[in-house]
Amino acid sequence: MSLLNYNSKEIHCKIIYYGPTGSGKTSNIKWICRNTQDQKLDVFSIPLKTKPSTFFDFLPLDVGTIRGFKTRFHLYTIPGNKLFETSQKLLLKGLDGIVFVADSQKEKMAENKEAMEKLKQYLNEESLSLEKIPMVIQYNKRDLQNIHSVTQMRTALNHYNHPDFSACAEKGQNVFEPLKTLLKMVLTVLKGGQFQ
Ligand SMILES: Nc1nc2c(ncn2[C@@H]2O[C@H](COP(=O)(O)OP(=O)(O)OP(=O)(O)O)[C@@H](O)[C@H]2O)c(=O)[nH]1
Ligand SMILES: [Mg+2]
Repeated sequence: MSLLNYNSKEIHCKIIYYGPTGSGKTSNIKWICRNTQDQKLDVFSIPLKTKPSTFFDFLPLDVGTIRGFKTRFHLYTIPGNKLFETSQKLLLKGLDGIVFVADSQKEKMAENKEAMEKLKQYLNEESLSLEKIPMVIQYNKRDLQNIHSVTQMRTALNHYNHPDFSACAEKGQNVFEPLKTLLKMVLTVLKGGQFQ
């Protein structure tokens, strides 16, 4: 849920990178961090520099002024590891949009599906739905050999026709595009419109 501060004329939105462990969520926001104009920025990880992530990574991203309001997106990654279900639920609270990062490797399909089901369940618990939330799907690790086709990935994971992208987060391919698409959807909702 976006936060509007009328006194300081600021809008804050929360974007979540969600997906199974190792799918490439931290790699996405690290790439974004390295390739945004403000070189002083760094990804903030709690706890510091664990791999895989055990709580969250965070990156604030200023996108300029919209109708006189300084607009900032807060990008979070949620650890995919099932051991961290409590923090997964906690971090999802107040979200405005989701980048679902799927791992294209064949052996990871079950984990992708399980993560999508869990997300659906968490959203339902918050009276939200996968169908209506601004979301994009990134099929990551397209550079690897033993991967499912995009059609197979789409059939297995994209049941509500969310915008989807083939990516290689490690090399920065299709890292910005899904985020830009999502930010447009979030801003449309913020202005009171419908994104679909
Ligand atoms: N080949 C390949 N490797 C990738 C790609 N994206 C990420 N990786 C690698 O996959 C591993 C896991 O990436 P992370 O970004 O840490 O994954 P994560 O989704 O944050 O994982 P959790 O924190 O456990 O949820 C790392 O070794 C990355 O370098 C990609 O597009 N291609
Ligand atoms: Mg991570």
